[in-house]
Amino acid sequence: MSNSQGIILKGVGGLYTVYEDGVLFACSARGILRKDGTKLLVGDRVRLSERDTVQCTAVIDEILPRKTSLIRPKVANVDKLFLLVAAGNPKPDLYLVDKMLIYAEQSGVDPVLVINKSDQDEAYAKELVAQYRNAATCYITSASDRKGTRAVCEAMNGYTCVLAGQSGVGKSTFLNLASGGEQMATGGLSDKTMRGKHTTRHAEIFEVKGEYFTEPTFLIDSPGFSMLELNFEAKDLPQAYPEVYNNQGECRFQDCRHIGEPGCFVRDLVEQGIFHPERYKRYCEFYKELLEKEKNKYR
Ligand SMILES: Nc1nc2c(ncn2[C@@H]2O[C@H](COP(=O)(O)OP(=O)(O)OP(=O)(O)O)[C@@H](O)[C@H]2O)c(=O)[nH]1
Ligand SMILES: [Mg+2]
Ligand SMILES: [Zn+2]
Repeated sequence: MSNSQGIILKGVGGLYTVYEDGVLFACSARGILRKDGTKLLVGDRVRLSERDTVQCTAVIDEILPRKTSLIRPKVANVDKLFLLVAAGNPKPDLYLVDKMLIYAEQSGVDPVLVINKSDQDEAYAKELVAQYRNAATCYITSASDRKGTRAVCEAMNGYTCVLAGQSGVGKSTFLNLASGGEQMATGGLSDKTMRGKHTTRHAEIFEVKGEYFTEPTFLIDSPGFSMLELNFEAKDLPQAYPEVYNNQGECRFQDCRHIGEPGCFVRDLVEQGIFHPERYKRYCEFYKELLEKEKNKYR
């Protein structure tokens, strides 16, 4: 039996493209895998059997243990998540950005914020950096003008990375630029709503090469999304904000929830400009929302 392992490059309608030892196999999953409810993810390392090297088909027998896995976007074994937002359109949902940063970190994936379309609103791009600079590494880019993209590629070098974010922010545009080819279709925005058109429908991995990628580097393009449900308790929220956990301090009240109590050290961080007021405002909202949800659960 061979000890080779393959990697799932994409999966559409129960058919998986697996790359193993220089060959692309079209694979189905063995019944047992499907029965025990395990979902195969793009990025999964797998063992194959029944290889037909003429037809290039095989069967996936086993999923190897995952280093990381995400539900949104649905991918396994990524090291870094590059969250793209647009400085212009589509208008970013900053609650979603806050949640995604938390979600990535809790999943063991390093979050990076890429503020794309800076050509549309340079000032707002800078405003977003001001809000997030103590929360994640931030980059300002214009993928269509190839501005600022080099630094992002350098941050990707040597890692398996997923491009994530709302539809229409430029994920596929960025992937094409980094890979130096037209790998993925890109789409405009709808004229009426200025929202993306959900051009990308499935996640797919590409190995990228070229001058910035001196180490093996894999990028995953993924479909846009605008919702994320975090399973999370309100009491754990403060420890999900780098602005808070990187700055240990004391509050007057031991059970301080950092939502406006007197003598709160997080409030001081806001006043010192370490925790951006806008992001802090969303923190307070988010805290109350989680608390509300918990109350309703036990009623
Ligand atoms: N002005 C401007 N337009 C950009 C930039 N990057 C991408 N676009 C355009 O934005 C539109 C959407 O880009 P896509 O790459 O398809 O976006 P996506 O994030 O892959 O969207 P989905 O696949 O729907 O999730 C396209 O018309 C791109 O040409 C940029 O930096 N500036
Ligand atoms: Mg796309
Ligand atoms: Zn406090």
